[in-house]
Amino acid sequence: MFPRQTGVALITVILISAIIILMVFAMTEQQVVDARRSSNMTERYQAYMFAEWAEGWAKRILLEDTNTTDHKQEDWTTVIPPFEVDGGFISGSITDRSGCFNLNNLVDAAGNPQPVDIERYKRLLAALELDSGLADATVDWLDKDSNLTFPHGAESDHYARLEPPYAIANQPFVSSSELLAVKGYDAEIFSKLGPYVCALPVSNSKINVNFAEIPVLMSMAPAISQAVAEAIVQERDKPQQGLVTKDGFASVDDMLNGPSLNSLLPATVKTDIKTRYGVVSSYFLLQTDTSFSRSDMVVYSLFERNSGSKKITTHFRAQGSY
Ligand SMILES: [Ca+2]
Ligand SMILES: [Ca+2]
Repeated sequence: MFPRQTGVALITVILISAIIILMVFAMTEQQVVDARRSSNMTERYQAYMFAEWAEGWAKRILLEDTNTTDHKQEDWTTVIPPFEVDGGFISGSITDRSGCFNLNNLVDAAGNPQPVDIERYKRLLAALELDSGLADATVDWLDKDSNLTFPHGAESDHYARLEPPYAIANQPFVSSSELLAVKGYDAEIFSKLGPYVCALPVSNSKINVNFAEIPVLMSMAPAISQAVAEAIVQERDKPQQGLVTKDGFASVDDMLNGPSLNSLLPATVKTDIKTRYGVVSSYFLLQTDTSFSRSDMVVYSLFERNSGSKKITTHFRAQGSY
């Protein structure tokens, strides 16, 4: 009896010890996870704080820019290289967001299609060797009604039949990457188009021709071929060894009356271009990169600068992608 009881007790002790060891191990592991999580959160919070600080810095730089045009040689276009802050590194860059094609210009504030802008969008797609029919579904995605744009449009019933189904926006784009949800677009198309389009919080923004890239310049009017757009860039930037050496065009007239466009475009087209194009940037994207021991973070902030009131508004702040 006695030796057997000892054996049972011993097994019990071993079992209890094993359970305790397992519990301690589990608790320690949980504590390590908790500690790591809280450390990650602290670092992310710290990174976010620095991103906010960078916003203040960027707004100051943009308000110090008091000349009457915006171009590729402005001080604010300088990239700030990584510099050390408490426990990490921070770097930032401000880029113009007025030289891109604003998708939200395709319909007006009331949600009605704007034919001239739609034609320009079709030309932008064609300049990138993409199907200009994509414009139809893009307009339907934006406009408030459920009437199909002929012939390639898509309204709510198209998206309701998808697997999984989702709702059509019928309102302005918040981000240009939303195009990936629109009928006909895919990642390959977006990788070509993405660099030239943006989603600004207005439906009547002017494109700054001093920042517009060749496909965007080609979209201005049917007569502007790639060769003409390249000539406009030469006139505008006077590039030497790959570097911009001129402060862009002083006005849209400066561009329209220059050697590339003066005799190419009829007066009516020139007048129309002046309503939608300018030499001032009102929208800017700040990219803040922060790097702390375990977490790298990118924060994007979209600013609107009102040159008249000297005010800068942050429209949104997004983490990771824009
Ligand atoms: Ca400026
Ligand atoms: Ca619609």
